Amino acid sequence: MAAVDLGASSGRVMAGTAGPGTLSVEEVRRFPNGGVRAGPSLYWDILGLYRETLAGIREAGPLDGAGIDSWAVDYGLLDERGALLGNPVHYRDSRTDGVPAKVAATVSARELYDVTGLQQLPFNTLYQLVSEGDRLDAAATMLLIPDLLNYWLTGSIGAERTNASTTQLYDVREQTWATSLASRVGIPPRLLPPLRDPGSVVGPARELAGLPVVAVGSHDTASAVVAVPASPGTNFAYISSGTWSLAGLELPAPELGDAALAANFTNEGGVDGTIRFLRNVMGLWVLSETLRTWSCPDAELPGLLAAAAEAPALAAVVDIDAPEFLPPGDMPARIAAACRATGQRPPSGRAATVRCIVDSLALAHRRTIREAAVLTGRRVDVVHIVGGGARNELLCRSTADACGVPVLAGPVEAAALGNVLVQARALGEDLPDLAAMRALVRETQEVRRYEPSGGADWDAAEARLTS
Ligand code: ADP
Ligand code: LRH
Repeated sequence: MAAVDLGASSGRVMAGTAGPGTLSVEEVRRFPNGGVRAGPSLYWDILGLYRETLAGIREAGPLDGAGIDSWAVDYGLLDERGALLGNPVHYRDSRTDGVPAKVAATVSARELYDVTGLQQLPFNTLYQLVSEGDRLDAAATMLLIPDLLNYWLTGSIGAERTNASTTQLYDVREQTWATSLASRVGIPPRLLPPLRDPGSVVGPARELAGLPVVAVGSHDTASAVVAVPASPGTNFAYISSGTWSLAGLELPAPELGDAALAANFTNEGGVDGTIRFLRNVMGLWVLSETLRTWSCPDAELPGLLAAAAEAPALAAVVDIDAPEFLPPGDMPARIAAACRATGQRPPSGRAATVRCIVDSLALAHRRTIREAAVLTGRRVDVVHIVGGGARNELLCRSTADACGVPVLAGPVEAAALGNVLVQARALGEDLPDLAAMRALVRETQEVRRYEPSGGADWDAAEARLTS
């Protein structure tokens, strides 16, 4: 199978195999991804992503199937003939500034949460669509990024459920589009295409000799959580660590209480009817944007992290989730300003700055996982870190220290593995449930264990953020 995994910082096409005792993914093609600023807007290079996807799938052949997952919330609009209306806009674009407050005047946060269970993020699809105003008049269909690419591959229009659940237009209890909510905020329900389950076949790819395209858990985080190598019966939390840290718990049903709303936790739909109860922590975006500010190539990251590991722990920390870290820009300057605002001396030099980012991220991991446990009345005995952040030893070690429980790091390519596992099942492999899929991940993938050391005072560091 070809697993196409499009992250906000890179896209990759992996050739994957799954069977009894076997699970592997091998990188066939990797390409950079990110925002393209043109005029006043920040876009994705959607045609470039489609071209790379097609080329990667061709390189991965011969194949039994292909599946696409990507970052959530963003979309393309089609007219009634199926043509793309405008280039998809990046969720870090400023077009939704002020929109959530306007929507709140029509539908309260409590009501929105009751229906959708989603955390308030300024870039939720609902807010992006509202920001389009009367441009929506020309649109017949809204397709999220993987659904758009699937449409171009197969001609079939639909919305895969795990990603639909990130739009804030999906009824988390009824598992349908929240059409009356959409109408109330001015989004025509005709834009919302028929829903499809992860694991269903989208159709044959016309340009790929009829290769079956499978709707995987098309939200990358849904696919990544499938491949969390949790052992049966353990009380685990997960962090899908990449551009974002998606940190939380897997639940059988949504948690929609006032405390969860106040703590801004989300209830996204997972594969096999599970709920991802988590919060978006700002993630390694702040580090990659810092490197960009310094014109420092990615290849220098391991060296910088090694230097940061030698710098003193918790010398300065910031609230990494503060809104000023969301848009692209000069992160070192924003970090220095945040330190000054909380009476701390800003980090001096690159190693100290990287240390500050990693410590601040670990602190946010701790805060988020502790809150998830309290909100659900569950214990957390181990934290799984999957995704690119599993390669960051300092982050894994600091997260274990901060959370006070062991961290199990890996697999790095969890999203691609989850993508392959769901495809394999759709194509007839005997993988009856998530437990069977995770058993295969445990059996076949490398996982590294980090014990908490108990050295640093994380409570004191947290207190500094509010001083
Ligand atoms: P996304 O899917 O959001 O694009 P990834 O899961 O690919 O993100 O993770 C990308 C991040 O992984 C990078 O921003 C970087 O911080 C981290 N990373 C990648 N390679 C390494 C490495 N060799 N050492 C440490 N961290 C790494
Ligand atoms: C991670 C992710 C996350 C979303 C964000 C927009 O790649 O899908 O789950 O909140 O991108």
